[in-house]
Amino acid sequence: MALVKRKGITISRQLLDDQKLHPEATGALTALLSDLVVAGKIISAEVNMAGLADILGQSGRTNIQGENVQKLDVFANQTIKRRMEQCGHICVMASEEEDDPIPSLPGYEGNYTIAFDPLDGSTNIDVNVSVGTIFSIHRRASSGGPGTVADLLQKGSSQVAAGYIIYGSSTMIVYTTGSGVHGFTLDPSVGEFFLSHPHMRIPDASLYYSVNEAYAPYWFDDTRDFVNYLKSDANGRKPYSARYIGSLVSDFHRNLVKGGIFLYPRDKKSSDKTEGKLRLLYEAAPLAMVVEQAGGRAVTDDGRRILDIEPTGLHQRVPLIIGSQHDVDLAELFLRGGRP
Ligand code: P6P
Repeated sequence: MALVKRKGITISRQLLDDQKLHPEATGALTALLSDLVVAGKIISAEVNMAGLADILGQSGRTNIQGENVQKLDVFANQTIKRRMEQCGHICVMASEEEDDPIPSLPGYEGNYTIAFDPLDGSTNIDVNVSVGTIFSIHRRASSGGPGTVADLLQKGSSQVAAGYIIYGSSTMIVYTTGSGVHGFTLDPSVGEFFLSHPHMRIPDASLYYSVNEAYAPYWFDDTRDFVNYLKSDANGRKPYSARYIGSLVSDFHRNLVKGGIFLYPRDKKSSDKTEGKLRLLYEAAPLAMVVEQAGGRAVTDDGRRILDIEPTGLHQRVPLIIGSQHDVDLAELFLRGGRP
């Protein structure tokens, strides 16, 4: 059997190293993230057994997004809520699966909030495509006791931690606490996450673009021209390859590792998606913190920096253009009406 070369650094050790970078730290964020890691291990075990357990398919419910709720969505949502409500460091939560803010258990309130998408892309579960948990953590704005909506509706630039857990060919946690991005791979034989991708940086140039081209007939002209430019060999440049999994975490993770740009722009058709489809609080903002910490960019299709957007609602949607700096710069040029 090949010797598995585990880099001896566990995620627990890295969290402590990150904590040391902040002299004022009390260890609460480290404890919070450690509990989130436990939730990730529990969800990973269930996702990887989904084909054998009676946990595939739909739960028969629809969520606030109007989407059919998969059984694993429910399981992942419950798992994260249970860990977070009693960890003693969260005052209020927001979940993609729940209409309203979720309180901590009385007496267990702490100084942070968490917004999460428990299992993004879960319609892909039944066809064995990678899915993921996305999380965003802020320091509370209110002074004490149960948290409020205002504690949750904070700009992405004030996140203290953000990241995702991708349940794919292996289970990985990729996170940042503002001092770079680190990736950890779960070794299921010992149930521990080991540092596998230290100091992740997204390549400036890239090879891949990710967009659902089924919506091309409804794109605004600048979006259409940008995507066509990526596909062309204009000015002797190498055309990009299309990669679209339809699972945001998977598309984002591939672009983070190999370089690339992901777009979910507004279009003329989407009356119900006037701001695109993806949600600001627990999809765009956390991934924007990760990508900026890794040297990339994240903007809307009218040039707003994702991390500067003042949230107005828990499930607010935003157009999202995210990935390699060069590609996002180029997208911005087109979307301002410019051309190279
Ligand atoms: P479309 C999955 O449902 C999701 O929320 C993201 O993971 C993914 O990027 C997007 O929707 C796919 O949307 O409209 O291309 O099917």
